[in-house]
Amino acid sequence: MKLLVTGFGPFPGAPENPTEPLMGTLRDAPLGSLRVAALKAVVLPTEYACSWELLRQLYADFAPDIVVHFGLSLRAEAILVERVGRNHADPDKPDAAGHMPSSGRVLGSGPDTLSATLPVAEIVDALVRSGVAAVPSDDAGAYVCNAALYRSLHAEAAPCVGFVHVPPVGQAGFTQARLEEAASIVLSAVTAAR
Ligand code: PCA
Repeated sequence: MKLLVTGFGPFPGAPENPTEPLMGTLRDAPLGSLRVAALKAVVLPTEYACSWELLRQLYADFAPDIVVHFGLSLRAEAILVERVGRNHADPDKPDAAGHMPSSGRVLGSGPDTLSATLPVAEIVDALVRSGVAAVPSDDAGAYVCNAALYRSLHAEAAPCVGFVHVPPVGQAGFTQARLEEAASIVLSAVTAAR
């Protein structure tokens, strides 16, 4: 089983994105404990076009069985395990390269919503059982994170694809170490469910 995890770099309003250093930590995670044969942890630029170009390459070259995207939600007070990607994108919110999706959609064609194929309930349960505040979410935003989730689901990048938003460090008692712990619980729950 091959696992691809991604985080994002900074974006306007978020000069530091905790999911960027998180990738460094996950890259060093012992594969045995996750029961996967290979793990790739990649930081994506918070740019609509570039992030998808990189993802498309990774899907073609690495052919993951599981894809877990991580991103920062400035308003999150808990770990948000996303249930849906939506075919919408805020036309007024520039990405890190200053580009805005003028159409207001992620893809010109494509359904309004696509369901994440990660075991959302199991992930939330595993986090809560470990004392980490976590809830399922039906709103991944209208920005680059939602677009990555929507496009990965639309492309059927892997049998199991999903998105986890984390709060900023210092919000709701989350430290970087706590986020790392939460991320490893997420990955263990995903790989155990497969
Ligand atoms: N959060 C933003 C984009 C990158 C990130 O980490 C979002 O929620 O869309």
